[in-house]
Amino acid sequence: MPASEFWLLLAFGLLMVAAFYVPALRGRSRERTRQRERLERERLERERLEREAGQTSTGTSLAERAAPEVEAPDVVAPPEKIAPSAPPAPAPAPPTPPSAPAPAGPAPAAPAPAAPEIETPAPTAGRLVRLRARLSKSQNLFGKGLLALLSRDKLDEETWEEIEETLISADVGVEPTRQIVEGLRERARVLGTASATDLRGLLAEELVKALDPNADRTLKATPQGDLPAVLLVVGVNGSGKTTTCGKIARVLVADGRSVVLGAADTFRAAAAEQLATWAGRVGAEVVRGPEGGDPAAVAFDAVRRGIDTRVDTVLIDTAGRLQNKVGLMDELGKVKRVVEKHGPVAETLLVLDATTGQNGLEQARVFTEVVNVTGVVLTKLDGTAKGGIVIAVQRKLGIAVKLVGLGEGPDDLAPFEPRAFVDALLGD
Ligand SMILES: Nc1nc2c(ncn2[C@@H]2O[C@H](COP(=O)(O)OP(=O)(O)O)[C@@H](O)[C@H]2O)c(=O)[nH]1
Ligand SMILES: [Mg+2]
Repeated sequence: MPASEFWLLLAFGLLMVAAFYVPALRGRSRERTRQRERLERERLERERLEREAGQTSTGTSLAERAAPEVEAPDVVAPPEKIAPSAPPAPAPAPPTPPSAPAPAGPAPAAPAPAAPEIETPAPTAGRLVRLRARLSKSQNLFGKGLLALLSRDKLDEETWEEIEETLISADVGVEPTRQIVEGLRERARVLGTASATDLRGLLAEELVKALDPNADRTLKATPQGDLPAVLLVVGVNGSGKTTTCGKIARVLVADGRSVVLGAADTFRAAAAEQLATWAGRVGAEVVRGPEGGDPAAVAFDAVRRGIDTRVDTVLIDTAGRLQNKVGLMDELGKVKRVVEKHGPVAETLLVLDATTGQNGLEQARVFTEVVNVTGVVLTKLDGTAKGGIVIAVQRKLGIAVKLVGLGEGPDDLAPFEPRAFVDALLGD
């Protein structure tokens, strides 16, 4: 009995203690929570005040910046003045005319007119030889693939078929491949047992022959009388027209010619900006119109400017939307007609992306129907293993490849030379 009473008393006592302490503890923890909340509120308030203070100062600095921003268009207006200050091509130039990230823009723009950093382009002679390593992808197929086949002990039917397949897979095209292989077989037969070295030599000759080595590949960029030579650059979007215009301008400048560029791709402001950047690097002038303006009007003004300033060459960059053949025809036709009011167009260059292979050839046909294409610029040969496309273009379009693009760098454009090209493809 006393034992159970003792336990009851103890339990009661514990209950009493709990009843007293728990609320006290709760109260204390509530107190702590409140304190934490107060501290949090204070911190937030402090942050808000700091933020407000920061904004005020940014606000003032924005207001302060507004001044140079207003002046900016004046400095920017002749694009060739700002571009030299920003050689690494795309970034710095475009942000200037819009608005916000201005501080970097106006700052370098100011010293630009005083001391424009005009680059000196690399000489054009022998560029293809210097850039031959850029053809390494194609070289694998031609140099390694074909030469391995030709080194076989026995050149049987199967081997010849493999040679044909290799050429076709390098985008040479079916008909040109047939001609090349037929020529090679015939000559190998006449020679009797030919060594791999002999066969390499024969293959090189057949490839050069397929490239029409006597075609006129000179760029018609010399003024006629008082009129500058006008070069129209056409092609589908992304083929490399604007880049090529920039590179050609450099080639011409390197050869001592003066150039005006016409930004007749008025569909995107960025296109004119891109051209202006290229032009600025070699100190050439760019004529541009409002975004969405009439491309023909820009082309006309560019030639007018070229005549007035007595430059040697006017290069006109165009837009290349191909969704609608009629629209393209109308637009390009108009650009050409309007330009011809000043005098004949010396050269219409079709820019083709080598990586698009046979598809590109189909697109190319559309252009040849619209304008009288006088030369092809084959770009991005550095990015394809199918260098044989040069042969297909030459043979299927019947138009000389005059220049080849071998990279994104400013001097990665080379005058096309069949023999140097074939040597580069076959390797040493
Ligand atoms: N690798 C490589 N890229 C090139 C070459 N030519 C142009 N490009 C790139 O192709 C892209 C499209 O060029 P762009 O001139 O804007 O084409 P557009 O739309 O015809 O004016 C750009 O990123 C260029 O740098 C070339 O020869 N090789
Ligand atoms: Mg373009």
